[in-house]
Amino acid sequence: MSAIDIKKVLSQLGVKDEVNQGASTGKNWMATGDVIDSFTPVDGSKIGQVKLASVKDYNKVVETATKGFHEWRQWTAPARGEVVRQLGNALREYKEPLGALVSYEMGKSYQEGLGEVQEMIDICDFAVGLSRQLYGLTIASERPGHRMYEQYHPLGVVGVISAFNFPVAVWSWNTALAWVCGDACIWKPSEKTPLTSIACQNIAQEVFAANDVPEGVSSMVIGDAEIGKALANDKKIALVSATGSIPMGRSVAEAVAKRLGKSLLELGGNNAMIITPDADLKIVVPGAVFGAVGTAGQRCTSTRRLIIHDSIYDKVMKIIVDAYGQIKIGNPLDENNHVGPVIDKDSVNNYLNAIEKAKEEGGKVLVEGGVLEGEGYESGCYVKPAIIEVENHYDIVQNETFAPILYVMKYSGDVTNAIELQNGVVQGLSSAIMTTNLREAEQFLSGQGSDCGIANVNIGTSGAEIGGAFGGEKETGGGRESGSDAWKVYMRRQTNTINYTTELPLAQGIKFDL
Ligand code: UN1
Repeated sequence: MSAIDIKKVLSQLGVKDEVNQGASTGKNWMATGDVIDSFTPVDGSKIGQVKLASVKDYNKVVETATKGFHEWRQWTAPARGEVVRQLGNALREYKEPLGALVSYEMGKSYQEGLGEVQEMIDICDFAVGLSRQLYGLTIASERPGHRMYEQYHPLGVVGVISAFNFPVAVWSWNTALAWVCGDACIWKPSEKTPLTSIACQNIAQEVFAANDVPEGVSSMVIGDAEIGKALANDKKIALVSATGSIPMGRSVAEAVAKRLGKSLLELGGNNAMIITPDADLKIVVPGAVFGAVGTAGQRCTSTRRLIIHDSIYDKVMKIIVDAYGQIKIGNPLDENNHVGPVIDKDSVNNYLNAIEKAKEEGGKVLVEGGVLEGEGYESGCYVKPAIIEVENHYDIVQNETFAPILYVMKYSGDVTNAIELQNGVVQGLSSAIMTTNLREAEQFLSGQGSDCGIANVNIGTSGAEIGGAFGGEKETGGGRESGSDAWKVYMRRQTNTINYTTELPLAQGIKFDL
């Protein structure tokens, strides 16, 4: 694909190319807030408009979602799984237009847009299997004639706050699981990618209506920070799952904690790849370069730092700098290009400021950055992937900049020193070591090794599969989404003890004779 017939794509997905309403309970759409435009960073043109949800609209949506939850939780989990199975099939049908819209509205490559929809299909498949499990444990009781076990019940209404960079996959990681668990979901997507969210809500609604799923189980509110605040403060929201920056997550966490609600946070990363003298350079280069420039450096798992052994530093950097020379930047729908635009002009400014700051702090530029101009770059959002040699303690290196800037640094001696640098940031999402040395790899994966939620050997920091739990430690927020047992956060756990005797023995052997 090199061009997109956006009118056709929008109509295939039921999105208007003029004003769309920004709040939905499934059957009903409403909105009484301001109108915003959705611009594509690909060529700067306006794709459509959305009338935002107001707090009043939000309150209506929560009311319907709560009613919907009360009905939906009575469905058996396999019956709920059947609906999610059909959603996965619908996503298979819409994969191309949805992938194209993701690519056009967000700016990632068409391949990555398709990949994101594939990630949605995969999580639906995973959730279908899960819908026949959702199991608890049976636990040995200390009292005779007693049976103790745990079960998981539906939790309530789940709020899902997602970011522009994975505008559809992160919604599905949360909702596919939450739905089989028996919850209703209210999605607050990024205002930077509103049309893809409307498309997803339409696809879900097509399937939900055909199955008579109660209204409100799939709800959406596109709104500003006020809506985010309302959702975080709202006692009716049992779980707030938020993906985005550390400051955003901190304010959500504080509001949710204040009302003793549950939150699931997936916040910033500052992901490093360690390259040891025993690394296989054939795989280091594509791994490091894709990690750093893929999605124009706008993944929370993007490779931000390379930590390279001083004995191979010059050799590795020469190959990587050469590889940067091969990178083609341009329209992400053209499959010859490796790197598309960043999301908007604010993002371009953050990129430029970060480069300036790194230089001020003493950074040495190895590959120059800059904003591209001229034919094909009219949107002003195309930037050159840059490489800067730094020291780990620089303030700018300690912070996540959502742009294709790669910081490189040396380590000497043992891999312990590299691990110390890798862990020496406040974030703890993803990490990688490139080595064929078993001892180094195992040390990296040990309890004294990487402190991140994701630690890889001989693959890059980005591109996790849905089957594993996804998330990170420290200021990344500690949440886990997607695979493994991440489903448990969407349910409430209950411990049940049943006495089938004629006696009433007390636990801990306490005597209480009447
Ligand atoms: C994100 O950037 O918020 O592991 C999610 C990855 C993707 C998901 C990234 N599967 O890079």
